[in-house]
Amino acid sequence: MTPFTDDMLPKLYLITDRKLFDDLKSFYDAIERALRGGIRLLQLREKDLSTKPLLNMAYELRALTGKYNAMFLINDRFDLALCVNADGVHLTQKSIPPFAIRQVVKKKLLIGVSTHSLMEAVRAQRDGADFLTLGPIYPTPSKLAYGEPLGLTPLKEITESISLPIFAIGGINHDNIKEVMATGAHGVAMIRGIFNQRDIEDSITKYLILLEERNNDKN
Ligand code: TZP
Repeated sequence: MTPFTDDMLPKLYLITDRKLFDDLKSFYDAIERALRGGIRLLQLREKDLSTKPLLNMAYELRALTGKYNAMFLINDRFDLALCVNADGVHLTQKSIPPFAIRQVVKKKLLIGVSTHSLMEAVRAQRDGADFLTLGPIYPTPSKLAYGEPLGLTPLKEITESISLPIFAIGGINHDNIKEVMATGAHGVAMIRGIFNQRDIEDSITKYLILLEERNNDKN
């Protein structure tokens, strides 16, 4: 297996939320549109689904992402990730920690970890994560109960002190992606910033252009 390097990790990370859609057909259609638009990193995150429906969804999304040569990760469940031959698992702070999963999966799965502070980021890095998400950066409906969003200053500080690629997450959209990327984050992860767009393909094209512009600014 080719060793993982940061430049293999796309900069735009799409996370699922089927509840934004009226039915599963519209949900899968939206994901396919996103893949057509250029998404190459997708996380299945449907926390309320029990194992069998989640496994079925994972098979569907593995097939779809495979068709577009996109990386596919599953939230929390490294067992399901292995079952469907996903590319990785994305852990929460309550998941089995990265070092314990690594012992089982070796380099077969990428391990991402959701973090919300410098302390969590340092621990995830020490425990063998391959990359992190950090947020919420801006207010976002699903996280309002957790208090104030982090904002850009902690994102910049944490990005500077952690060597792993960090995806900023939470309330990111076309209007703020530039200032987010200016902190030195590897990329951005989002749900509504893509799924709530009227034209998903077109919105992704615009994100990818903005991310590419950032690359050009750097060089
Ligand atoms: N973790 C931190 S914020 C968030 C998660 C899963 C929700 C991101 O959703 P959106 O719609 O991109 O703000």
